[in-house]
Amino acid sequence: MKIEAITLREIEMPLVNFFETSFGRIYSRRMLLVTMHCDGVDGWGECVADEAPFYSPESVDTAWLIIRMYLAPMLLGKEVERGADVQPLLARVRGHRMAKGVLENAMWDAEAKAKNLPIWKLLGGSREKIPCGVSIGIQDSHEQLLDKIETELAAGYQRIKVKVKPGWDVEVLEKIRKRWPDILLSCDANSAYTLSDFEHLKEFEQFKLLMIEQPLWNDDFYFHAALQKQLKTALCLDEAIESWRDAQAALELGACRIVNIKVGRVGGFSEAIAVHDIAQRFGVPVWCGGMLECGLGRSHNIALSTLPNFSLPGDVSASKRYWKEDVIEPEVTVSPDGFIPIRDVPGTGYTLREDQIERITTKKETVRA
Ligand code: OSB
Ligand code: MG
Repeated sequence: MKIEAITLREIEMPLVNFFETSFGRIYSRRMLLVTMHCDGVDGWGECVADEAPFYSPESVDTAWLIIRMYLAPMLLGKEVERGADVQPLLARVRGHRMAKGVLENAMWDAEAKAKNLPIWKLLGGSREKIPCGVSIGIQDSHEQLLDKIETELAAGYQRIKVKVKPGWDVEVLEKIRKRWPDILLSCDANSAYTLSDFEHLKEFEQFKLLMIEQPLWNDDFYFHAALQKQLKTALCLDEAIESWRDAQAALELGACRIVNIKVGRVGGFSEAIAVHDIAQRFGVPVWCGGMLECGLGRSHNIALSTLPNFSLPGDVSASKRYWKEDVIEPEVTVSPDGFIPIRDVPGTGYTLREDQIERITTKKETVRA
């Protein structure tokens, strides 16, 4: 397929509830969507970069700039048969994985449509349904958090993850465990702790957490390995794993026992599959992380989660937890026992509401070969 044109667009969607992590609170998301126009087939992708460079060094604006100035010109006019062929074409640009990832994923989307195959089959997936958990942000009060957890458990979610930071951790986990002694529970610090917190983090052991996600620096393996040696609870790395080489290094060092895979963070589906495969070789389970995606990115996360080693519930949950009105049809729903059923239809299995996307577009540019 010849890549004839690439459309960049920014949309803005207000979140149903604010989302707060150790690095800040947001009320709405600006999202960069890309359309690859190839021989009459349009492939779509969502860039997971946030508005601000707090989770990772990339942002919506850097991604737009790098795609517009460097990545799109490297692809325009090229004959590309497969989504997996995109990564090598962009290798000259260092980093900017979220910007690269949206282009590669849009190409997989186009490939699936051209071959009339479900994208999950193209990726090598096999699950008929995927287990779902939720990520619940820092709230204004402990009571508010406990209410949220109650609602999500009632909705059927199989695992509760709460965001933690110094001042919002042990006491919170204590209250959750007192009320729900047996639920699958984990926490995510988004790099909020440092070396002086090792003793404090050991207090988390009493809560029988499934994992502690990214407690230390976003780019660290060494000190996570040192911490993991002192803990029975599994550490999970999110921010620190940007490639399959990172995964191999982290696992050989013993820096974690579980890996969170976000397709955007690692630069697209091929790298996500490579991370999945390395973890599988080490006997380490993975799960699919989320970046508060709209339905487009969510549908790609669902497809990725059908791979065999995605054996733990992911942060891939129902559209209505995030958006009053999603950009896909049907919206993503979760069964009362906490699964998303996989749709055996070509493409993502969901239809993009292009008219709705057009209405919330704030910026748009098409670049041609
Ligand atoms: O660390 O997993 C994270 C959201 C934005 C940035 C980072 C993270 C998250 C989440 C939310 O935890 C996951 C989701 O529900 O999409
Ligand atoms: Mg995380």
